[in-house]
Order: sequence, then structure tokens, then C-alpha cells
Amino acid sequence: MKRFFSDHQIGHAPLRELNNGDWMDFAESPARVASMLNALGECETPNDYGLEPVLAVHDPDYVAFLKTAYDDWQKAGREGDAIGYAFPAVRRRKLDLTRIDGKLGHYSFDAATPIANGTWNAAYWGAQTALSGLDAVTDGQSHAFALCRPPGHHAGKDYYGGYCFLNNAAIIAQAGVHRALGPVAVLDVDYHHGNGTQDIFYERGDVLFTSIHADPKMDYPYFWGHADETGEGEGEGATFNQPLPRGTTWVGYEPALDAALEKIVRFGAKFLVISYGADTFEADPISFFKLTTSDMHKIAERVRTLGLPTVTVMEGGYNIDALGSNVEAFLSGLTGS
Ligand code: OKP
Ligand code: ZN
Repeated sequence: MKRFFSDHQIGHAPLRELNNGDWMDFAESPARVASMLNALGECETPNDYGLEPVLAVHDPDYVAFLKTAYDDWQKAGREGDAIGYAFPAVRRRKLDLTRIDGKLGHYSFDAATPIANGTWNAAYWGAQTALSGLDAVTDGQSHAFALCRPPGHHAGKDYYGGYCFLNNAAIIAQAGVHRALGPVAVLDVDYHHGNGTQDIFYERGDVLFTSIHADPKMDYPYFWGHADETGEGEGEGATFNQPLPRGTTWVGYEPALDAALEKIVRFGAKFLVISYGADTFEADPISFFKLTTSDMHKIAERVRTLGLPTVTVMEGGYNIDALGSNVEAFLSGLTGS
């Protein structure tokens, strides 16, 4: 399987994040990359497809904000990473705000996603990495892996959050539609609900979003991922959420996975994007499912039975020691090796 990664993605290195009322070391750290590269070996450098496929998903004003957010923060005399603190829970709408703190809140939904010096560059190349995976599959490969960092599935068309800035999975799902590869299905198996991806396609009937994740009653991102979110308008029925309780093992995970795969088959998907998070792992430091490394392999073996051209996009996974082996276990299950 072809794998893609760009060194630019290491440059996103926030120092700390707000967690439960205190500072903690930033969990989505560049050290995650070393663990994955160590297990995967050499990856191909992505091509540069420019901003066009990014702007097919994200609003131009949001992308312009991301590009200069860190500089604007510094120009305001701030030190360290940029973090917003006020969010528009009521009547969110486009506003041309002047102050960086207002802009940060305007374009995000949490205070736990710092913007650092290398953030825009890393996010940009993360998206290019995903697009290179798509290109490999368009060129006839059955599978490709995009080692994207920062992750993407929490980012919406005009907001960031949950360590995510550009929605890599949505960008290639949309590009897949554009290239007439569809109908497209997104299978999100990260521990956290992919609220950004869901939101982007919520009213679309041509992209199925299906997700297995921690019940948002208890876990981040709280406000989305509940089972009654099924899509709207043309998209009614094209969103399928399966929230599972903390402590879920393979016994509880397997039937949910089978239901998601059945949905993908019924939808008539011709192209699959997997948002893969290794944070369902039993020893993940910020998550609470109980899947083992061999369960990662089993998930992928099941997905393989779909026989669909597939791009796997990296999302979360914070147990750095085990991250590489979990990713390797997953990818080998996809190709049946
Ligand atoms: C990103 B991905 C809990 C803080 C939650 C955000 C988690 C983002 C996960 N105290 N922080 O889906 O792996
Ligand atoms: Zn996650």
C-alpha cells in the first residue's frame, strides 16, 4: 500500500492544551509521527494540489484566517500559542471581527486547539497528503494511507477544533465526488465523533457519513454524534452514528462495525474514505475504549470484505509507544497481509 507523509506536518507543535481546567502537554504531539514512521518505514512525499480542493470544502474567509492567525496573534503582542476563549453559541454568523481573540472564537468551537507557528503549513500539507492518497487510488491502487497530521475530522467548513483545522477526509471525499468516484462513504472509527465531517455532508445525499465513537453524553465533542443525528434534506439517512459506552471491547464494537459496513453496502458506495483513529486502543491516555492491537487488525479485515477502493486518513491516537504498531496492524488488515 502506498503511504504518504510530508515533513511539514511535524512543524505543528503547540506546547500545551487546556484540559479539565488545567494545562496539560499537547496530546497531539509531533512525537506521534516518529512512532508511525518507525513502524511504517519510508513514505512518499505528497504532491502539491494547491488550495482549490481545500476550498471545495472550506470557506475562503476561514482559510484566510488560518493562514495568518498565528502572525496576527504575535502582532497583538502575545506569546506562545493562539487560543480563543469566547464562542458564539447563539446565532453564529459571518462577522468581520478586528481583534484576534474574537476571530479565534468565531472560527472554532473549543479552547483546546492551540494554533502555533507551524500550524497552517502542517494543516496545508496534511490535506495534500490526503489528496495524494486519493490520487494513488484514482490511478488504480486499491488502497492508500495518508499519514495526516494534524487530524481533520472535527473541522467544519468554517471552523476548527479538536486538534483539527482542515478536514482531510472531507476534502478527499469531496474530491472523489468531483472525480465521479462516488457514491462516497466515510467510515470514521476514531474514538471521538467526527462532527466536522458529519456537518460538511449533513445535507448531502451523495456522501454517506458513518461513525462509531464514544457516547457524546460522556465524551468530547459532546454536542454531536448522538444516534438521532441522521442527516437532513437530501442527506436524510446518509448520516449514521453509533455511540458506544466507555469500556467497549471487541464484543461491543464488532456488531456496530458490521452495522456500519452493511449501511455502506446498502448505500451503494463505490469509494471509501476511512477516518482512522488509534485512540480506541485500550491504553490510550485520553480515551476509554478497550480495543487491542489485534482488534485494529480485525476491524480492517472486516472493512476489506467490502472490496472498495479505499483511502485511509490518519486521525487520532495518543499512546505514542503503541501508535506505530496499531497503525501497522490496521493497514495490514486492509490489504489482507
Ligand atoms: C481529536 B481526535 C478532554 C479534552 C478533549 C479534545 C480531543 C480531541 C481528539 N478533557 N480534547 O478525534 O482524536
Ligand atoms: Zn479521537
